Amino acid sequence: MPTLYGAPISPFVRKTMVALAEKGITYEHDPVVPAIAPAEFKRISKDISPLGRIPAYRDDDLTLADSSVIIAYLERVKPTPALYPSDARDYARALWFEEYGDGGLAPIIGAKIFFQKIAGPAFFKQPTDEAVVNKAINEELPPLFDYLEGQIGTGDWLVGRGFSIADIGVATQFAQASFAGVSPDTKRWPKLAAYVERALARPSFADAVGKAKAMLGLK
Ligand SMILES: N[C@@H](CCC(=O)N[C@@H](CS)C(=O)NCC(=O)O)C(=O)O
Repeated sequence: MPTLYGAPISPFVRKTMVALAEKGITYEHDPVVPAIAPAEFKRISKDISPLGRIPAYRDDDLTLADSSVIIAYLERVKPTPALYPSDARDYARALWFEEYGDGGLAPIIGAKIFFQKIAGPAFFKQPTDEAVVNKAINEELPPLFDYLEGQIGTGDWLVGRGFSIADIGVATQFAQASFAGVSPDTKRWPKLAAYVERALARPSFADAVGKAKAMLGLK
């Protein structure tokens, strides 16, 4: 049975958990956190996560790191249900939204909101810098939310007709923000707020988010 390494409080581990659940792949879960338990993480890091990050994944003698790499691999080993659109343009757009989550939303939500409000105080005894949080919420996130609001059409999901890697990559970041009590205002970003609610209500997301909340002691 494959093993997923990394705690569900990581948005990137959560991406992988959601993909595994959507595809119905059973796996063992080793919820290590490199920054919180470095000694524990060392036992796997050299072998399977050369950059020392989570998630990492072991499938028999194959080891992989990076959520995008792992999910692309899962798509090849279990093509249905597909998480990547077959149409070339939709495929490219889906990859773009995944990157928008990983490279656009994550640096703000992860470092400037989740770390400041939750991980720093809880795990590193570092007090919240409210100025950093407020700037992120009031100045840095709104343009990113505006863009997404404009990208959501009449369908349920970001690209094509189906739930895809685009939705996994974006929604996992909104789950991360929600742990810190941050969500898109329903009046200013009505489509985005409804979209996030829809994505996080999927059983795959609900389960992964529930596990993260349990680890963080949140309701
Ligand atoms: N591009 C990577 C990013 C992974 C990443 O940055 N993971 C963070 C946790 S959210 C990590 O392991 N950081 C190192 C640490 O916690 O020490 C992916 O998609 O998997």
